[in-house]
Amino acid sequence: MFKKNITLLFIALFAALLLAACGGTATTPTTNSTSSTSSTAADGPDSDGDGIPDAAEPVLGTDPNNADTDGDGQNDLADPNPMLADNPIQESGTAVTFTISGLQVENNVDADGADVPDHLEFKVTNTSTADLTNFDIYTTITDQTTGDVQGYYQTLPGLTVKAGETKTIHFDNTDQPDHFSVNPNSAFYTDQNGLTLEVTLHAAGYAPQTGSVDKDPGGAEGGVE
Ligand SMILES: [Ca+2]
Ligand SMILES: [Ca+2]
Ligand SMILES: [Ca+2]
Repeated sequence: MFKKNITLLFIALFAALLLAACGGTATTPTTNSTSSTSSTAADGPDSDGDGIPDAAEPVLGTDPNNADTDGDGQNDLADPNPMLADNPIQESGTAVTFTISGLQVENNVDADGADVPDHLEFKVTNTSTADLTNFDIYTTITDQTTGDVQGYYQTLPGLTVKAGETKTIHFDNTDQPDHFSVNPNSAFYTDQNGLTLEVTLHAAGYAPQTGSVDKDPGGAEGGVE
């Protein structure tokens, strides 16, 4: 009986130790990495939920309303180069179905001829007999003095250029039809040196087209809306 009790005691002690070990592991607080669109009061708001407070995004040169400023699929916080995407456009189609022309980055005017803040705009002419949709664009901004380059990729949802139509598209965050978002803290708005913008426009299935435009030193007038 005594031996049996000793054995039971050892079994109980072993079980207690095992439970304590397992319990310790099981009760370790789990870290919850779920992101939130609003961070602590100390950090201030984080509108795009990328982990970088709104107030810090202009310092970094990133977009406070876009968690992936350069469109390369990597969140701004994790991206070692958040304003430099590689060009992901790969197209086997060779048919030329549109042209781009009239690239403009300064002295922009609205439909009534009134001055509006500087922004990138250009014309797309559909030279084919089919409507074109599913556009995407890759844009680089190169500082002519330092050689620094930023590269942005984005899809252009909602853009349709009908057969034979010429349409002007804009990049200015004004949230109008055929106007598309840009990083308000990009070199276009913050770099005072002369800049060269190069665009590659692509409609799925067809040959991409390119264009280039220079921006004089002095930065963008009026900023981005
Ligand atoms: Ca943010
Ligand atoms: Ca961001
Ligand atoms: Ca990115």
